[in-house]
Amino acid sequence: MVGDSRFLRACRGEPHDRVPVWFMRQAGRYQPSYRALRARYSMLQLARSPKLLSDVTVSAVEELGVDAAILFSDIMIPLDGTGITFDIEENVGPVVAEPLRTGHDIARLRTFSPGLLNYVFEGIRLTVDRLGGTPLIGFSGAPFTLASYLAEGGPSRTYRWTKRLMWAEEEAFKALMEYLSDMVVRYLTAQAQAGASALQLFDSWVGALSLSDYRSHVLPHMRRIFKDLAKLQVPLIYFGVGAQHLLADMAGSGATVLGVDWRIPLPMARAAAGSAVGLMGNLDPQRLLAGWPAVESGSREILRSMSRDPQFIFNLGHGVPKEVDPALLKRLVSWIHGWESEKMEEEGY
Ligand code: 1CP
Repeated sequence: MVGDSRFLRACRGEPHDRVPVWFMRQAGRYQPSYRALRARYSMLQLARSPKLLSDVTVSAVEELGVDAAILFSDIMIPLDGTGITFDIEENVGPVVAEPLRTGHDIARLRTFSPGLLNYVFEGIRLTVDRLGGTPLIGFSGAPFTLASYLAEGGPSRTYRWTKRLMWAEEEAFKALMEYLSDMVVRYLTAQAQAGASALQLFDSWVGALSLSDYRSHVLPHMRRIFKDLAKLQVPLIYFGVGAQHLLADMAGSGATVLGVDWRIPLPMARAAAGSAVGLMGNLDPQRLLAGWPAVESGSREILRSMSRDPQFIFNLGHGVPKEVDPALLKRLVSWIHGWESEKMEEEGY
């Protein structure tokens, strides 16, 4: 039963046999099977086809032996239900042709139509049938991170337009965050109804905000989202990058599990977040490009401090880099799954 899987048990803080592990961006360019598909289809063609998104999602699990699948999609995909057009450019990322930079732009947003995303929900149903006992994580971008792509028009280092909107047109920014929050709730609810057994919100760029701006302009929306999603009774994972200063507040957002990047040692994250939430993380993904000894020592430090924590899930601190050797990632999964016995040997049992 999916509900008894070690990943879902760990999310809920229930006893489980091994530390569960999965990786953000576990489906992607580092896999020869993914590159072969990408030779024929664009990233968006893969994500907009139920059959292909399901193939990509399932093959990552089969190739790695991880404890959870993550829907193959992108944080921009729910925008297909809004009429906003975007593309994913090679070596750049998401690009929005007509960025939303003023109250005027935001006032023209159309009503969100989840029906336009039926290909995602159909893809989830297909995937869940094929996965057997492995849980599927559905996901969405969180409103601030989505707002940043919409206002900037693409990836940014400064978040100039997003912050300008937030400070200079506070009401318009709030209206955009409310629009995106409604969208996220409806989109994730439909994913859970289609069979996703956990939901993750990627707030990848929220670390660009000060604690006080986070509290004023983002946290109220996140609380509302998690409150609405709590009705679904599935674990809710909330992930941010460079967000150590926000952890205590994120822990009070209503999320079940917090995803943390590599900058903060997990015991410090635990101290900041308290014991009511789970933690997921946080090997520096660049270690995967530095050879097995670097991977092993970083992972050992994480497991030594966290393997007895009842609500801990192993992951990277961010996505798998595209240059990674798949064999190394696979070795890491088996090594983590073997951890309990290794520890017992070390302790002379
Ligand atoms: O052509 C390709 O294959 C492009 C690479 C790629 C892939 C594999 C993009 C473009 N998106 C994806 C898939 C994807 N995106 C997944 C797949 C599921 C899995 O994890 O296996 C997920 C969860 C995402 C989510 C996503 N997209 C995030 C949140 C996670 C994170 O990395 O912080 C973000 C910020 C994006 C935007 C995005 N999409 C693609 C790129 C290159 C980027 C980042 C651009 C930037 O730096 O702003």
